Amino acid sequence: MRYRPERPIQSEEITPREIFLNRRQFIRATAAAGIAATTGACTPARAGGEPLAAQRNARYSVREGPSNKRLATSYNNFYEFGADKRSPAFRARGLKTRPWQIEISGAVEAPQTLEIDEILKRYPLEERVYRLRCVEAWSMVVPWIGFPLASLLQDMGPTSEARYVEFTTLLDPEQMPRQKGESAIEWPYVEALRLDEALHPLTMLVVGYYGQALENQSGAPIRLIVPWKYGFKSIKSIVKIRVTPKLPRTSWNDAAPHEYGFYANVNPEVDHPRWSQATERRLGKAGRIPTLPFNGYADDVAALYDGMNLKQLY
Ligand SMILES: Nc1nc2c(c(=O)[nH]1)N[C@H]1C(S)=C(S)[C@@H](COP(=O)(O)O)O[C@H]1N2
Ligand SMILES: [Mo]
Repeated sequence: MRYRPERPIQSEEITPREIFLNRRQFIRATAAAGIAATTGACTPARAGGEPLAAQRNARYSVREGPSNKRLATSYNNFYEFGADKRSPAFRARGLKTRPWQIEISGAVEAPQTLEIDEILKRYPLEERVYRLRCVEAWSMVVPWIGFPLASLLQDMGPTSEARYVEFTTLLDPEQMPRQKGESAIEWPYVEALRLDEALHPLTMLVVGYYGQALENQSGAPIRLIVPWKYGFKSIKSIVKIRVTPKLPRTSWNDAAPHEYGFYANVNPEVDHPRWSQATERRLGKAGRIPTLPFNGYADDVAALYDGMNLKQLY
């Protein structure tokens, strides 16, 4: 089936034809430069795209229909592979996601290193349809497959010192080309949550979407999803989870503290210094829609911030 835009295409959006042309240009360019195109032939079979079944959890799913899969898999933010939306889908193809380990450390009773396949066996997967709202004022609706981060954290047993949870993306400049060059971000990409946010039932570790394993551009083999926060909190391709007593530093907050807060809760009343956050562009749909407080999850999460000034929680 062909995805048809319902309105004129905006510069940063993608149609299948453009994807196709881009891909051909990419393959031609890499061939001309004598670089092996990072396709199947030179990498082991990747899990990305393989079918992955999970029961939908209706309690935690929005009623809206999911965005077209093509949008979620071809319009991405993954700075390790490019600062634009289209590059990650091509440049992340060769990322090796097996073997893959996650090191869990810090203020926990049972620090350990887990294989991704061990994690997949241990935690029952469920599907949840969540809104994803980027700080850049676009959004999607995605049927994620994963499990609550709380399940894993509770198994590790946070100690009485535990206050925050820090997440780290893979650091491998050979595989992640932009880690070699100049960037606003100091690599590896790091993010963090307060412990109660990390333990909230909406907070997920995600390994798939649209009935299949995550593709590399979406943060394979495992990423975080925190639906009431701006998308940059939802860190991809995680290799470390560390429970800490002190507030960890986080990549975007470090790079531009007055633009990207630690909390980064979706809030239509607090504008980004360079644009309004009152409305958003739902990818694949015409026009703009109002942005909801906590991205529509206020009933579930507002209590986490009782007594705090929400306008300062950007
Ligand atoms: N490691 C890493 N994680 C990341 C990013 C990134 O550049 N690097 N971008 C973030 C941003 S800004 C958003 S909006 C989401 C985008 O997720 P998607 O590409 O699956 O839509 O991933 C987040 N996680
Ligand atoms: Mo984002």
